[in-house]
Amino acid sequence: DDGYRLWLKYDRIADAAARQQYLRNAQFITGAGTSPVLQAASGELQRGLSGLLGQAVPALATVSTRTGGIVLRVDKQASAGEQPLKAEGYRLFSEKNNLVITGRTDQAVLYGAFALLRQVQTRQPLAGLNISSNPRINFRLLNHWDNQNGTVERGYAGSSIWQWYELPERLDPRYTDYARANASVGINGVVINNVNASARYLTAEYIGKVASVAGVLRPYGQRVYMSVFWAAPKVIGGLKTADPLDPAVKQWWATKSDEIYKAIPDFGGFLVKANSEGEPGPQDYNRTHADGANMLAQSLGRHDGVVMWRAFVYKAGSGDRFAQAFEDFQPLDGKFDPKVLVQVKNGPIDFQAREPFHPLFGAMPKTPLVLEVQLTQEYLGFATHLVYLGPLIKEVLEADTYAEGPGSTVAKVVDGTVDNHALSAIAGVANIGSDRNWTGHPVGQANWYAFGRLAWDHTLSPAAIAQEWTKMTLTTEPAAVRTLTDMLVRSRNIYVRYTTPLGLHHIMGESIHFGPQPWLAKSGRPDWTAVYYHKADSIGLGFDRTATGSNALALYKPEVQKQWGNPQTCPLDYLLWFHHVGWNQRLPTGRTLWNELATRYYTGADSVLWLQKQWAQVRPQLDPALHADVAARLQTQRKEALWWRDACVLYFQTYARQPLPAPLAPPTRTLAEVKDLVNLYQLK
Ligand code: BDP
Repeated sequence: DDGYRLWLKYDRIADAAARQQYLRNAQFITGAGTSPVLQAASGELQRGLSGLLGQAVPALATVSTRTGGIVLRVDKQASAGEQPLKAEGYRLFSEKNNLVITGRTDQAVLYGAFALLRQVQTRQPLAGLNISSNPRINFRLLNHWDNQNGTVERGYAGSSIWQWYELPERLDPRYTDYARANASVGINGVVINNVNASARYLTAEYIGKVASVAGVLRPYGQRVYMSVFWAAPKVIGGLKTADPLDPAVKQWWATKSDEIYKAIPDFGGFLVKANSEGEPGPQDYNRTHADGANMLAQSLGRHDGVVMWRAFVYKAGSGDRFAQAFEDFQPLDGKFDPKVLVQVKNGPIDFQAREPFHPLFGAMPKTPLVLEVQLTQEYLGFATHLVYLGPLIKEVLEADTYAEGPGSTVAKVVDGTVDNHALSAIAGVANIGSDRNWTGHPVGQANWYAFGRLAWDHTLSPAAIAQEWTKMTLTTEPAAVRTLTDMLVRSRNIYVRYTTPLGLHHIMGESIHFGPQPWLAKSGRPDWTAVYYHKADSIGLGFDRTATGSNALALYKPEVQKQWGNPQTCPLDYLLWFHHVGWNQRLPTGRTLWNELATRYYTGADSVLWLQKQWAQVRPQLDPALHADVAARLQTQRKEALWWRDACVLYFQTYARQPLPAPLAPPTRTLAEVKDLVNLYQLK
């Protein structure tokens, strides 16, 4: 199995009796009519059911009076009992011995079709079915950090799937399979290019290319969006300025929007990274982020699109980086055009293996906020570490901002319920590329899958999602499903343990963001070093962000401050995010900080052995090629976990100046040797 089919495998169900049972409800498909979206739904059902049930399931051209089949029905009045159906919400139910997939729109029926296939793939019964589901967030987007030259920023799965040089003439069949995969998990939009954007996408040539991709994605309910380069009016428009208040600049964007919508009538809108990490932006003209975002939103005019303006900003040398996006954006709350959403990363620094939720969530009630999570494993071991991100995404969704009292979770801020926003969005930075299996690490597929499922319904549990994915992708054998689900669910905490336990952060290799480099003390700017973040000294470890330190903790509501403000009660997962803790300070585990830190590095690295053992156990149930692939990657993971462990333990020991607690055996290499390893790694 080369992994290309992802979770849409549709291999024949081995148990003949089960196949017969399903066939009773799936003898034919009817009701698709001619709409491209319904045709896609019907086509997928036909393909999926024929494969799973081992015999052709025909799609009937006309609505039939036969029973025992699947009926696709768009019904503007469709509802689901008490819970009204939203435009994309679906309902599956039995009616006169048929299974009806209904919803108010074609797209809803498409999602329903995938839900029905999921029932069969996970071996749930179809008879007597009555389920309905609404998406909780409107725009559920993948953000591709793909460049026009085919490279992918922070991509670890080959090059970009978009073959710009071949477009618009040749449409790679992969685009269709990509759209199918997205639709199957409820994703409904795609930002096609890197946030560090090239102006080239806004040329007539590239608009035509993007339009051709949009044409392939459209039947699967995927809208296309673009990242824009702020200075485009200068670079390709011949203007002298990109000042958002300049009439010629406004006119340029309005004309450009019209041109895009002419080519792509359902274009979704723009994503903007401005005045961040060297990108140009409105602040170059002494204008605010709101000035820029609003001008762009107004350029959309009557067109049905939005502007997602990123809040990922931090300036060199101006206090704690943790607080900088907040300081720039929070005062702008209430100043944005109704078509603007502000896109905020899950945490205040940058996609670390664990971060406290970003303090902007809950602090901008008048502005719809997009939650941005990263599926590509920039800081989580690239494509060699097995890390299932369901728990990471869920952790931020469930975090309580207390913005409107208890229960004001990030999920409810983002889905619009806390502040009554009509617009809501969530974005996952894609982890896919041209690798045959899309994600490099086969388990990376689970992260794409989990993102979509949580974007649709953030109340789902990461364990349930892992189980679904496992059954659809790897095996349905119950014991193996249990073992694999367990591995997936624990994998993220294991990674945190051997890389950044107890709330350490940003101690990875410079620029490459791979491997350990806690000793990094000089870089282009202080907040690109490691020592800026861990602040190890002879007294202790960690970044004091309480009132005695940077006071960034004060950005949170008092209830949150209370939980995290006291080192005695602060959850250990966040301890060193907020406190400088003495090496001999006793933690609730009964161990001193130094002993706990060392223990976590060791037990974390040893847990990779556990992952390897679990993986070995399921070998008989798994495809041999896929099994061997992950087994090999786990070997690399073990090696790199030891590398992290040794580097961090030896380095922090130079400050703690104590031996490792028994029974931990000291590393067999010296700090100098580990440093050399990292230096070699970073040779150009
Ligand atoms: C950082 C990445 C950088 C991105 C940036 C961003 O290292 O490549 O461009 O985030 O999100 O994590 O804009």
